[in-house]
Amino acid sequence: ENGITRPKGYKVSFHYNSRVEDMHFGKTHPMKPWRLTLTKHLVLGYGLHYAMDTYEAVAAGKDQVRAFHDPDYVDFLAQVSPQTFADLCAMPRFAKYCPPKHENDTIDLGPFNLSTSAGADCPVFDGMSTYLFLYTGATLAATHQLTTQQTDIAVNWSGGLHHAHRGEASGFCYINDIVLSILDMLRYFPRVLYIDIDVHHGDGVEEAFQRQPRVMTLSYHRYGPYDETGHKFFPGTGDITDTGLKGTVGEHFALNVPIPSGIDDRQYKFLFEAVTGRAIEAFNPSAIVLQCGADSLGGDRLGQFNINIKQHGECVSFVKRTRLPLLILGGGGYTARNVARAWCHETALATDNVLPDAIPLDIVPRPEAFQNRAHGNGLLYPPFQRLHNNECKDADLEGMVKKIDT
Ligand code: ZL4
Ligand code: CA
Ligand code: ZN
Repeated sequence: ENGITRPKGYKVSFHYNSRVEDMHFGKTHPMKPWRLTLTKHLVLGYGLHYAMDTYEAVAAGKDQVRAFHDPDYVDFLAQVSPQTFADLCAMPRFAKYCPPKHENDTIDLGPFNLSTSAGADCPVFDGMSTYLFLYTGATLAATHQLTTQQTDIAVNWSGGLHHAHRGEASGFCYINDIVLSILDMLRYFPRVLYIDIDVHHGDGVEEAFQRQPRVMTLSYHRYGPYDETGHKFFPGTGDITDTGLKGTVGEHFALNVPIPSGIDDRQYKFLFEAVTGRAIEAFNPSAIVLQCGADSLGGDRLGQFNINIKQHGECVSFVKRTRLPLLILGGGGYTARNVARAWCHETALATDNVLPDAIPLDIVPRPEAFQNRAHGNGLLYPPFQRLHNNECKDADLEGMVKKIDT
């Protein structure tokens, strides 16, 4: 009676465990579990769970995480909490990873780029281990559904943590669930295409597969010279000339689309469809992993693009039209009400449902979260409060597409 139907001719599976919402990076840290709670409220409120097979995620095992990550790092992550941090750091096995201390350090850095200081990108916090192994478990279960052909599209909004390295946390990411997923996929699929529309460069995934011609990585991200404060937009990599590790068989299997701030819907659509279309044509993937970081939306607390939820969703639709086995993951996204709207809309696109644009406020436990004078209660709300100056010239974007094409 809510009008939600299962998609015709294919299946979608949805992987989640509400216990990921128990994590707290810190009071003012931008990564908030609330965005996942709100997403769940909208997805369930609209009744989209009737359109999918839903699975409660279980924690990944340490052995599964070791398929990519350093064994010492995995053991540390499995045991660490604010209570155990100091004792673990003192153990000889982990002490050797602690960087030397400097007089004027603003944060106290421990091993593996982890820290208990509030200013850290990758803090050690209560419930951290549970959170990490759960979002990873959700991605691995989603991957299993795809590789065993039990589903056609698998979704995990709590995953997509693209910055984590083999033996080091980075940029709010500790376990690289994407790399673990692709490693699993390579046992079944000849070629995997990874597409990353988070506003940040998908450096961890690119690096992991820089020598692997069976994986093509393609990231769209904010990139530019040093700003007024002498910093580059995080992580500072992903130049257009970066196409994989030179002199190895992996060369030419990484693509990067560095974008100035303020890109609008029309320009993003042009870039995304031209480059992704060519990549699919040239690489002929057997499966696709799409990281849908919602910090590329206009009005994001950390992002600097101006794209709308509608265009963000059109990236998902474009990729879905290939009809290849598809893993859809979350990622960044720091203005919670926008993240929830985007990922709910994209869950609807994945299941071929069209949602009424006015969010029926009686469907969510916290309607005030979607009732905002500036935004109204529309799902695809067009106006944003803080837009960035558009620094993108059409001619430059066209030049970029030509350059990438060669
Ligand atoms: C915060 O308010 O650019 C961390 C991080 C903690 C709490 C209070 C401390 C105040 C913004 C960010 C001091 C904060 C100083 N708190 C943070 C070079 C930096 C070192 C850390 O979407 N300072 C590092 C990482 C990026 C840097 C982005 C995106 C992840 C993803 C996938 C990761 N790191 C400069 C910043 C705050 C904080 C406020 C913050 N950190 C913004 N951008 C970064 O791609 C999930
Ligand atoms: Ca990206
Ligand atoms: Zn991001």
